[in-house]
Amino acid sequence: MTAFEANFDGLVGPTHNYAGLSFGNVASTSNEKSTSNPKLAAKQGLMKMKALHDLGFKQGVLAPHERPSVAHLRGLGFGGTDAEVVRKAAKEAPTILAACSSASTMWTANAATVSPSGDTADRRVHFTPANLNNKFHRSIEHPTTGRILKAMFADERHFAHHQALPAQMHFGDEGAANHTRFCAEYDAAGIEFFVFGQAAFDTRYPRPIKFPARQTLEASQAIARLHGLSLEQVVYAQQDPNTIDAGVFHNDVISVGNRNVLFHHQRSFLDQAAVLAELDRKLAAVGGQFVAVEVPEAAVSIDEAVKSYLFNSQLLSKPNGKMIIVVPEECRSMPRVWAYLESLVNSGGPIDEVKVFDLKQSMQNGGGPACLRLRVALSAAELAAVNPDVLMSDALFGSLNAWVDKHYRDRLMGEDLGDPQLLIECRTALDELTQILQLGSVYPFQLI
Ligand code: SUG
Repeated sequence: MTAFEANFDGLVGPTHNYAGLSFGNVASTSNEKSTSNPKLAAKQGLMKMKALHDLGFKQGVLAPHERPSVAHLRGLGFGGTDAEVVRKAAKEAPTILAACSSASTMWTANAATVSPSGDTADRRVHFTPANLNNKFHRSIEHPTTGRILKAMFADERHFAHHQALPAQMHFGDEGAANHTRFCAEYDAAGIEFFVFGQAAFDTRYPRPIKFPARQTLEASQAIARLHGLSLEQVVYAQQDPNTIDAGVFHNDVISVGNRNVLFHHQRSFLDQAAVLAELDRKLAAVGGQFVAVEVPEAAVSIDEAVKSYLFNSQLLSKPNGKMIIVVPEECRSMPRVWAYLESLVNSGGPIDEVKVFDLKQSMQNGGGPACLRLRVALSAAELAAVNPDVLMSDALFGSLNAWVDKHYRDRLMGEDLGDPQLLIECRTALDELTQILQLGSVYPFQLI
């Protein structure tokens, strides 16, 4: 094989908690104030990474961020020593402290949009960190995300890094969660599929009524321009606004693609038939044969899709050309969803194997297997240029588990976020992590 899809999973940070911060994300709001277990959350994520590595897939790790973000708390007017900043925020504005403490960087599908070199004008892999402008707790991620991505993909001959789009609702960008790429081979030309929730300037497009549409058409178009994509290799589609109102806050909660296959729900996109026809036509023009695997509403309802996270799955190509679907445990505990999956893998179609993972800690905040990973399609030469210390191995799995055991708590509640000791624990852990992953200085506390 000369090209690969590498998955970079977010390592869950030491402050993982349930603060109900994401209006429109049903799991997040319904689990507000539950007690979290950061240690277990990190280990559940590591188990998935190791299992996929053991199956022969290219697997990497994306580091968590410094939380609470003292810099943001200071910017919002909390002063004094770092400990005083945390204590004052806990007393005067616990919700703002919770937002500045979220471990939401674990969902690396939202870290950036990545265009492989087969698609870009300068034949480099392009990265644009997502501004995540729709939610304050996520809007503070992109500067550090950008530094970490540069530390992982440093070689300028192969990798190009852009700034996040303007931090404004018109350019709301949620990264790869709303972006899929189709191709025949990972290093050949492909079709980049951008799914938006609303158009910000053009009011002729429909909008959801109840919940926010996080991704705009204008943001997706800007990314395509920045990455040097050709119009003939891009498809834009609008997510059905009714599904956003039903809790589908990102496209990756209703569809997932890999190579030439799009696994999706019957009600994923507006003008769905036209969208699928355009994908078929454009993929054929670059030598691929598009396969649409559509799940009918009668088999799995939108509500069941949101509860089970069936579509927040990973599709992974096996050497024999068939694909594994990686789903969360919640799919197995919903009989109709599980029955559908059994029929899918027995159907003779491209997806012929299912793997189930327990990711409950992340799921309770609305993050399934696909949310936890950023895909980067790489040629062999590009893979060789990636910082090797972020790639999963038996040794790295061992050191990250030991690191989690040493630094993480197994219980965290809202009140605990006001403990300045948690900040010290987080910084101590991350300082050590940057050495394990050879990232250099990427965190605010390391840059001063
Ligand atoms: O942005 N949840 C994340 C979940 C992101 C899932 N990602 C993808 N679908 N790709 C979000 O809504 C909840 C945090 C809290 O409530 O404590 C949160 O940020």
